[in-house]
Amino acid sequence: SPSDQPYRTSFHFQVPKNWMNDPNGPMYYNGVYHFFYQHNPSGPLFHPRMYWGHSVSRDLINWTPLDPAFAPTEPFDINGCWSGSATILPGNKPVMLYTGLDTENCQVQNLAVPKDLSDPHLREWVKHTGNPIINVPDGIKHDDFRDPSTAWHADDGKWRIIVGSRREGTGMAFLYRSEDFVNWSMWESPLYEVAGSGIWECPDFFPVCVDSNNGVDTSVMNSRVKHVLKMAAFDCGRDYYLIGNYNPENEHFVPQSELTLGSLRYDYGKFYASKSFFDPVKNRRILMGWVNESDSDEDAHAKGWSGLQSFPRSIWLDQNQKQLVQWPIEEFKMLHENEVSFKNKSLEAGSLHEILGITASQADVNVSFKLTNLEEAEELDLSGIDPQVFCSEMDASKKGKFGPFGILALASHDLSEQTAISFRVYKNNGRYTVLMCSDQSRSSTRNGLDKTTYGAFVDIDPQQDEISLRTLIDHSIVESFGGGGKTCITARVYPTLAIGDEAHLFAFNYGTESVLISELSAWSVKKAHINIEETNGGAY
Ligand code: DQQ
Repeated sequence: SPSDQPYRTSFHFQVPKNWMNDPNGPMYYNGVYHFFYQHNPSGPLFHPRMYWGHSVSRDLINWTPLDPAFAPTEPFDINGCWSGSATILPGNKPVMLYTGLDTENCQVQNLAVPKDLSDPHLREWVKHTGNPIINVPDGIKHDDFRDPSTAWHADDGKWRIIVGSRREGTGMAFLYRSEDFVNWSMWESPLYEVAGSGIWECPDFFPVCVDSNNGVDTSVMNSRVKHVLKMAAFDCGRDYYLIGNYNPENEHFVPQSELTLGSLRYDYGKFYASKSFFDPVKNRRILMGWVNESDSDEDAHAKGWSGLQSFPRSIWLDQNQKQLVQWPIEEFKMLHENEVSFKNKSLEAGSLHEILGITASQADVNVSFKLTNLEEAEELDLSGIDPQVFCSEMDASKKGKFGPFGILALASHDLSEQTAISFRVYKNNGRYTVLMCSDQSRSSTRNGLDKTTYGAFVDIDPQQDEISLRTLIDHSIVESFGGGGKTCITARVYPTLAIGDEAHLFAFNYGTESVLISELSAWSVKKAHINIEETNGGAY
């Protein structure tokens, strides 16, 4: 019951029980979205002997659970079916590439195809008898070679994939080419490598349009696209991405900037090993990522489950071509009810305004702040500063001039529990810096939780643009989109008081300057049907 399980979510993808990590092989095929995931069916903690869980949906909101698509059964995957990706071959034929841990625990790349293309759910998958199709390259450690990407092809008709790896401390994405999807040969150099970055997991490589928010198929290549290379940097547990130009003739990928610890990330909170796919129904690219727990292994045993997926996000290139933008998929609105909204409310210095009329533990809130008198902003040079460290030191209780202002999610009546998502604005030599923080330090009265504060810059000019914040609140996850989706921060929290009807939502301004809420809309969110077997046939 919900009182035994206050941390289960209502609209985020999760499994009924046991462990889930990376998203695998998301794809659309003949009217159905397929989602696979790393799954340990025998317990709530990670174990290398992974299965591929499998669910299907017609709307990316409600999901029907199916039997696992892959179990570790063959010599080439007997010690685990690890992450991989789908490709839709010409003639509308889906295929899957995944990493197997073989009898020697070597990481090898395997191919599988649906058993019966006329089964709308593609329940059964057949592993290619010639597996593995790719072995660990010479000079690479046997357990440093995994997570094949979705394939793309160029004008020469050849398929390409990348696979995550490292050579000593140098993280890299090896590139392979094939004419028939079965025989692959390694390209002479990796698609990209970065010294000191540690192993890359779950690399993703895809085009984004320079002049439209629409997504394009992974093989689209023309002068109207740039390419994105995403790597899950294991050593720091972060999904970084680079934007650049790709030439399939010489396989050069030239990013616009270098990979550093301060590089662009999909999400500056808890979000890892994500994967994107092209949705031909709505011509968009969709991203989902693994959102791990922040409680302990003992808590996992008590709950009986671990792991969430982020809410699916549309992802596209910002107009300035310098970063990506993400936004919850529009289907979300089918779960909205009880809208409350208002306009032009001034939040005076030190004020708190409760948002009433919605279920604050299961909500969507979208607010825009307008600042006047910006010349009053504090002077501070934030260049070279780690925004997460800054947010940790300047927790939400520390007053500034402009900020912190934002929302308190999953707050108890007495505010002893609260997750504060907020902004601060500074000026330096006539230029403004907007900082976004997600402060979990007071999210629960419980100890033994990871309550790390997250922070990132939002690349907007508050003189031109209002500062917007959209936050998806779902019992134990708080997923925030700042600046219209330019900066995302996802957090896991485990309140003990702010549970169910006892949860409250506030807009606040602890700065000494007033700010204007130009517009706020908030909704209760209905419960989606996620991986619940139902007598009426489930999600459809
Ligand atoms: N998770 C998988 C690996 C991948 C890692 C194993 C990333 O394939 O590298 O569950 O979280």
